[in-house]
Amino acid sequence: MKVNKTLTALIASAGLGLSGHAFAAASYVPTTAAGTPINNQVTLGYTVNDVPQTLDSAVSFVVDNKVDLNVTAQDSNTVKITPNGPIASQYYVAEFVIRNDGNSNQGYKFAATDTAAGTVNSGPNVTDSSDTATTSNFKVYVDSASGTVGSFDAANDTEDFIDSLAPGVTATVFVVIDNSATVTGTLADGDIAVVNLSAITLADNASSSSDLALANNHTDTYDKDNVQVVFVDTDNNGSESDTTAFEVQTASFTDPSNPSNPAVLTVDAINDFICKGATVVAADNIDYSNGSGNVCPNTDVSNYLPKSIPGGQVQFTYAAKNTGSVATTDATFTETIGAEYAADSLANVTATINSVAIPNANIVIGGTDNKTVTITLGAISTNAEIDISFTAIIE
Ligand SMILES: [Ca+2]
Ligand SMILES: [Ca+2]
Ligand SMILES: [Ca+2]
Repeated sequence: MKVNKTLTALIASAGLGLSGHAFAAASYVPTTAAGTPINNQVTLGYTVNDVPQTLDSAVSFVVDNKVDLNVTAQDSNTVKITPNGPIASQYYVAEFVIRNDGNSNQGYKFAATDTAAGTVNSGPNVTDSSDTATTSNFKVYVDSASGTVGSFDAANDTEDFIDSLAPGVTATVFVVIDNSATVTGTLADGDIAVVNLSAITLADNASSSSDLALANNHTDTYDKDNVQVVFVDTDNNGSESDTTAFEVQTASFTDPSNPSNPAVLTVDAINDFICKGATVVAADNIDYSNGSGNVCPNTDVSNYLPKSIPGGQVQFTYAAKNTGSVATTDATFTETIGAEYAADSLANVTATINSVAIPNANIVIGGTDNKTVTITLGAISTNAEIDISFTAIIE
């Protein structure tokens, strides 16, 4: 007896609590369920001495288990990640959908891996340039019928395997990076990690992600009375995969005149007691260095230019431009000058963003011997330039 195919599919679709969104994958064509008994009977009619005779012969067999599946990444844009992220209770999430294209309920387990450099991902079309860190970064969670169906919610989406997925039914699976294994801190803005998710077929009613992969019966002798397993998926291995891409998105502070170089801290000797003809104090703020246009006031020396001798005043300048792809929030600049500097000599702090001065209230000099300056810069938008300067006197 052959079971009505449409009815089988309806029963299968209704029987699973996992999500069943309308995804773009090719539509599933129902087929006869594994284990369905099929009976055949033939009749041989013949005549003996004008008397009709018949002989019936019957044979039955069961439909075997055709294993097939489809895995499709769902994100049309790269999943943005931040070096050293995420913080606790934040998650970087890529979404996949798995569909059982076979003719029997199956369990599934998963493996997420960071692919080698050069691996191409399509939709979004990007190429792997880096690794997020190691494969241990990735957790895999199956969307639960509890909580928010269709998106990752850590409280509910806790299973890392599917125990039973009916033919034609889809489940949403998330590849997640959480705070337990954060993204490598050295990654740069725009780095791409292409990540592969493989789904591996398990027997129906799987008990955990440690279950062994379903074995096939490809080389076994045909057994009409028992369901045998045949992998019909690509490469006939009971496993399918797809890739998605994580992209590093961060602020990047570089030399304003050359984004290939890091932010620049420079120093110049601007005054000393030879130049001034008297002891230099913290409040002195005239730059007598070469090119400043100012001439040392001490008439005992001519054409003297200040040096970094003890008692000399040096000026630091810091320049940085956000050439990254995102603005920062909460930027602060701090510097604590060392024991080689005189107490209370840190002074003349100026700070601008795009030539607009930071309010004095945001500039605090404190700490032991007032040797620490903290500047609250706040948000730094992309392409904004920070310029900071301050002076100190050498002990
Ligand atoms: Ca990689
Ligand atoms: Ca969910
Ligand atoms: Ca395969």
